[in-house]
Amino acid sequence: QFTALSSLLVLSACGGNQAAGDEDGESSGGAVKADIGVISYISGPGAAYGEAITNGLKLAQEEINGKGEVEINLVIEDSAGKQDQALTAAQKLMNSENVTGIIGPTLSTEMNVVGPEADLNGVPIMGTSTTAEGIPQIGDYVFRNSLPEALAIPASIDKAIEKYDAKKVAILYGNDDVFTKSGFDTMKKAAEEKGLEILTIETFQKGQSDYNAQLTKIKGLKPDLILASALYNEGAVIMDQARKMGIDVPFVGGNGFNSPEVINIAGDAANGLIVATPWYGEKEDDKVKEFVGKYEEEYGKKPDQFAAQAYDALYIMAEALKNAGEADRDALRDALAEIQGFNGILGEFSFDEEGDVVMDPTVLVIEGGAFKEFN
Ligand code: LEU
Repeated sequence: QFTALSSLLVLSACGGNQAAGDEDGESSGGAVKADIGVISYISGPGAAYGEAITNGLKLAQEEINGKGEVEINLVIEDSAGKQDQALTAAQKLMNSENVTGIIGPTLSTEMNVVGPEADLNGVPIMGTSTTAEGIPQIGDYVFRNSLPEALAIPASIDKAIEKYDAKKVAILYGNDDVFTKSGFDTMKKAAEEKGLEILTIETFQKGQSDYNAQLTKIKGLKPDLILASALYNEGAVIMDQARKMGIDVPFVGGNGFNSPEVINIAGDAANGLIVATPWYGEKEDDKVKEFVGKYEEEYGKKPDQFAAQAYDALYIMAEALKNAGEADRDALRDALAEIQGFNGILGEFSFDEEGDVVMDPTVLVIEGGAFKEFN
């Protein structure tokens, strides 16, 4: 389907495009040529997020460039998940006049400092994994194609209530990160709206290794569910320690738990984790199967939702570049804002008037050491 769609686009581009090819950003064949900067969490404790994201981008780049309408050069910078490093990377990319747009950074915490700078400098920037509230609202040049917590968390809580008749919950969240805090706000609001009793709210910090105090308290209160907002490194350790203490209730996790690293780190302790995602790799869909096959062949492992969102993100950028007709930052911004009904491996995608995402989540549960559809 993807190929069919693309050839249609080729046809319409050929029909209406009289690009002479001597302007900047256009090759003689009329293809729009652009550098796209990438800021990604490639080293440090959350490096598996950045690895998946850059793999997804590179696979999409290969395919897009192979089609000849748009030629993208990826300029990849590591942020190590840190605000200052992400900002330095962004400044370097923005100072390069060949960079037409930026993909990333990985964390909402990083986007909170990078987004305003990109907006100020008129450089379109699109997060592929930034799910906290308020990211596209940073400014007109700031986009994301990642399903926000505000859409994901209520969907997973609903499923958990339906399945387990849950009435009482405990909440655990990282209070030193924009995304884990925002995920908590969404969890609390959703729990209140759905009439759940919140027994306790516990916090932790990045890099913490011992959750005994929080988990002992939670265990004593006997919740039906634990809502947890964490990145995989802390989230997996929390689940491991909870199971070792005999806490066997299901967890509802935010977006940080959508990585297979949770299973790699926590093993069987990850069973019973419920998460919502726009991506399900076992879906009976030709485009999904083709992507999964190619990804496995190239990288020797299955793609996760971060790889899938990044893959679609570069296609969205490519589509916008093609519609812009030139490698120009303002034209790319305008073309991005106009993307509607884009059909990628995550299904149909549109931006709303604020540049936020309109998409449907799927709820998954970890059972027997794997993510399964939660029906
Ligand atoms: N969704 C997270 C955030 O917005 C990042 C992701 C890689 C878990 O910070």
